[in-house]
Amino acid sequence: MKKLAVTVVMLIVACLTLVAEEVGQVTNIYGRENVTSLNGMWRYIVDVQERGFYDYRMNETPWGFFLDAHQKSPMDLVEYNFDTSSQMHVPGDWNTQSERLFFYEGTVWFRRTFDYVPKEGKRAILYFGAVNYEAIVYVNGKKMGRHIGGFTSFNFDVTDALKEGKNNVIVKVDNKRHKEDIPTNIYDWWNYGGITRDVMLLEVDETYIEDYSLELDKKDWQHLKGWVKLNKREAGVEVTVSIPELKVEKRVKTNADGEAELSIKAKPSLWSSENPKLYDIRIEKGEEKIRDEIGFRCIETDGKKIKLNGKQIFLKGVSMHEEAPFSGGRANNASQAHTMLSWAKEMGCNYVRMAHYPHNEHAVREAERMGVMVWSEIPVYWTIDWKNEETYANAQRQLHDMITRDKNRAAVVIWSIANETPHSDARDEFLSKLATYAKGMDGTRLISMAMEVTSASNYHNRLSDNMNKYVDVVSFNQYVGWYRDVNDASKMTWEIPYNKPVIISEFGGGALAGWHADKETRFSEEFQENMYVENLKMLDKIDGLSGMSPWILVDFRSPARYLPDVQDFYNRKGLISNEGQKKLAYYIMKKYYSER
Ligand code: GCB
Repeated sequence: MKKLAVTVVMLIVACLTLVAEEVGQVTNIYGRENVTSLNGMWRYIVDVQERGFYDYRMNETPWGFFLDAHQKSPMDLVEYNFDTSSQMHVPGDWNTQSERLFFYEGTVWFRRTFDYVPKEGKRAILYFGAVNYEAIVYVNGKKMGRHIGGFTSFNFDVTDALKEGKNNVIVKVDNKRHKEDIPTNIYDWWNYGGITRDVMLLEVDETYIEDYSLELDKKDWQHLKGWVKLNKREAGVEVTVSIPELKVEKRVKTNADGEAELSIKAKPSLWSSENPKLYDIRIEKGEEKIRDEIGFRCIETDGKKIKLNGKQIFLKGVSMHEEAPFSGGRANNASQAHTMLSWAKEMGCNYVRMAHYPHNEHAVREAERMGVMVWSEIPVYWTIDWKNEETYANAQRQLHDMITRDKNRAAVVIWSIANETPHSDARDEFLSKLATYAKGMDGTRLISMAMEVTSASNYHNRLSDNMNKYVDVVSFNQYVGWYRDVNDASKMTWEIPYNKPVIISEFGGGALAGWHADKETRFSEEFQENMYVENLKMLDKIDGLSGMSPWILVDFRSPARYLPDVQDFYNRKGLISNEGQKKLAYYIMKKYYSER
C-alpha cells in the first residue's frame, strides 16, 4: 500500500514537471484569427507563505494549489477551494481590487476555467500580455513554464495539456522584489501585482506565422523591406503579404530556416504626427490570416538634429507611467491610453516617453493612431546588479521582447535601455552590451537612455558618460528647482560634449492640485509653475536641444512618497492630478510647445 502511495506521488511529480514546449513570442495577437479571450473574473487565493507551492522541506509539493484539488469524500482533507474563493478581474492588478492587498507583495494564485474542444491538426497557444513579476503557469495541473519580468508578453504551447470539456489555467503570480531583478528592489513607482494584461488562447496550424517585420527602407523611400518567420524551420511554405491601398500583393516562400525576406516596391504616404497614416496589411498563409495596421516613416539623426522623414523635428514630449487615469491601478486598455494621450496632445505634444518599462500594446498602438511618437524603455533603473550574469540575461530578454512586440510600430522612434544608472565599469559593460544588442536587433530606430549630469562645478553642468558612444540621442534627467534650488536655474551653464541630439528626459517637481500659495512654497501649484518657467528658460540654452519629456503627465502612486495630506503615496510631479485636474504648470508647457 505504502509502495503504491509512493508510486502515485512520483507519478504526480513527474506530471508536474512536464514543461510545455517553449515557443517563440507570437506577435500581433490582436490581429490574428481564432483567438479566445480569457479575460474576465478569475478566482484567486492569497498565499503569503507559498504553502501551495512548497512543503515544509521547501520542496515543490506534489499536492499544490496548481492541481485544483477537490474533496472526493467528506473525509478528504483539502485546505483550499478555488470554487469558493474570491474573484478579481483579469487584466488587473490586485492592489486596487482588494483593499487588503493594497501593499501586498508576494504570491497570489489565480484560476480560470474554460471549455475547449481539441481540433485535429491544430495547436493551442496560451498568451499573456504581462504578469508582474514572476508567473508559473499550469494547465490542468501540468506545468507549462515560468516567466519573469512584469511588462513583457509570453506564450506557451499548451496543446498537449488541453482536453475536451472543462479545462483550467492556474497561474502562480509573485511580485516580491529582489536585488538581482529587473527592476531591482527599489524604484519610484507602485509594484502592482497580478495578471496585469490580456490573456488569450490562440488556435493555429502545426505550422504558423510566428512573427514578421515590415518597414520603410531608410535608404529608399519607395521600397519596403522586412521578413516573415514561421514557428518551425520549414522550407517552401508560401506566404502572401498584401497592402490593398498600395496595390501590393507579394508572394514569398520560406527558406530552410522557415523565414522569407520581403522586398516590396511601393510609394507609401509617410507616417508623421501631422499625418499618422497607417496602411491595412494582410499576411496570409493558407487559411491563416493576420491583419495589421502599419505606418512607414524614417527616423534618423544628423549631427545634433533629429529628423523625421528628412525634416528636423523637436520632440515636444511628456513622460508617462502606465497608470489608469481617474481609477488608478495599472492601465491596460486603449481607452485609458486615449485619455492620457489626449491630455498630452492638448498640451501640444507630438511625443511621449513611456517610462520606465514597456507599456501595454494597446497604448503604443493608440499613440500610433494619434500621431504621437514614443520612447519605449526597459526597467533597467537605478542600481542594477551589474555583475550578475542572470540579471544581464533578464534585461536582454526584456529588451528583446519589447523590440519583438513593437518593431512594426512607426510611432516608436526611440528604444531606451536604462534610466539614471550610477556610473561604474560593470555598469558600462552591462549597458554597452545591451545597446549593441538593441542596435543589432533594430538598426532603424534611435537608441538612448536617461543619463545623469555630472557637475564639473557648482553652476556648470557637464554631461560625461562613457555610454555616449553607444547612444544615438543623448538624454539626461535633471531636477534644478526641485532637488536643487530653483534660483540656481538662471545661473546654470551646460556642456554636452557630444555631437548628438540632446533630449531632456526628465525635469519637474511636485504640486498638490488645487493647493495655492506663493512661488516659494513647496508643493503649491505656484511653486511648480515657477519652476517650469525657470527650467524652460534654462533648458533653451542647451546646444542641440532636440526634445524634452518633463516628469510627468499625471500624478502616480509611489511607495516612497509618504508625506500625509500632500503625497499620500503619490508622486505629485504630475502636470495633471490623478483625478484629472490640470495644474498651472500644465499651461506653461502648453504655451511653450505652442511657441516651439
Ligand atoms: C527620477 C526618476 C523617476 C522619479 C523621479 C522623481 O529621476 O527617473 O522615476 O519618479 O526622478 O520624482 O524623483
